[in-house]
Amino acid sequence: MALEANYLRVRLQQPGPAGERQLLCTRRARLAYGGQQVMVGDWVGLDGCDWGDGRAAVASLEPRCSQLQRPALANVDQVLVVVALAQPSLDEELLSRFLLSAETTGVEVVPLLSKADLITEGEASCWLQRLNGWGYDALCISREQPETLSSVRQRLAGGVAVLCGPSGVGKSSLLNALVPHLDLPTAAVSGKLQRGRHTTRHVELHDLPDGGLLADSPGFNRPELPIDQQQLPSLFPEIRRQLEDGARCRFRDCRHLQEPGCGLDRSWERYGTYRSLMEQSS
Ligand SMILES: Nc1nc2c(ncn2[C@@H]2O[C@H](COP(=O)(O)OP(=O)(O)OP(=O)(O)O)[C@@H](O)[C@H]2O)c(=O)[nH]1
Ligand SMILES: [Mg+2]
Ligand SMILES: [Zn+2]
Repeated sequence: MALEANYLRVRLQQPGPAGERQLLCTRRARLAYGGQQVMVGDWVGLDGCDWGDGRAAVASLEPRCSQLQRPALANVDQVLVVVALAQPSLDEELLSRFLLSAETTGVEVVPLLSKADLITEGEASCWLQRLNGWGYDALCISREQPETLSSVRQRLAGGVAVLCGPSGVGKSSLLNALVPHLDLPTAAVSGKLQRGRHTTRHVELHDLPDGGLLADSPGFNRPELPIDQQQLPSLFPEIRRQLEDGARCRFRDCRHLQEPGCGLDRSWERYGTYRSLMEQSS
């Protein structure tokens, strides 16, 4: 569940003889020679358990269901894209960029709109509706509103999730609020640009009280988008949903721009974003 200098901190599937929940492990040399890099989130096989010292060695690596690059994490079920409703104010272009970037993982994407205490309920529900139109079931959250945190807890129970998003939106603060006794460093948003200070630097999965694991990640300010024509349509829930609902285009490689026989409806809010990304990539 965490990489620490030369060691791997491994969470046990079943507690050890004295109720141990984790062991500090080295990597077996053959793992390294096999070219296999252990990532946080991996399921591994251990040998040479020394319960007295709480040590063991990682001897094998299970196949992954998913793999994220940034942050480097395996077997994630949900990517939570956190953006602030205020401080810094919500920039829809940036939000869209983070969502598209998260979609490239192929994992379920859930937008979390943070710092809801800083805006009115009306404004918050406007954003939720808007994101609903984009195809997302988003949540508004605030450290100051405990009921919003319990809806996040419910969403996360049982799975492995990661918080992504710009710096200073409150990712570490959210994790601190969800995990008892956790005290990750957080920092005030500062300066004219209203940017965070990049307080979080490494990746670790934390146990949630209701089951499930959640990782923080260092915020970054503007993800680069993959401009791969083939992949782009699949990154938009608006398009995925229409195709799932049976919309059909005449050409199998339809880019849903001006092609004859395109079966997609184009009256959705982010169609312009889609079209310009498609044009940039051609
Ligand atoms: N008003 C309000 N402020 C919040 C809330 N959550 C976090 N903050 C503040 O936002 C600032 C940034 O919080 P962090 O948790 O450090 O943000 P982060 O997303 O982890 O930032 P990086 O680690 O740099 O990516 C801090 O000053 C927090 O006190 C919230 O729900 N409401
Ligand atoms: Mg942080
Ligand atoms: Zn089409």
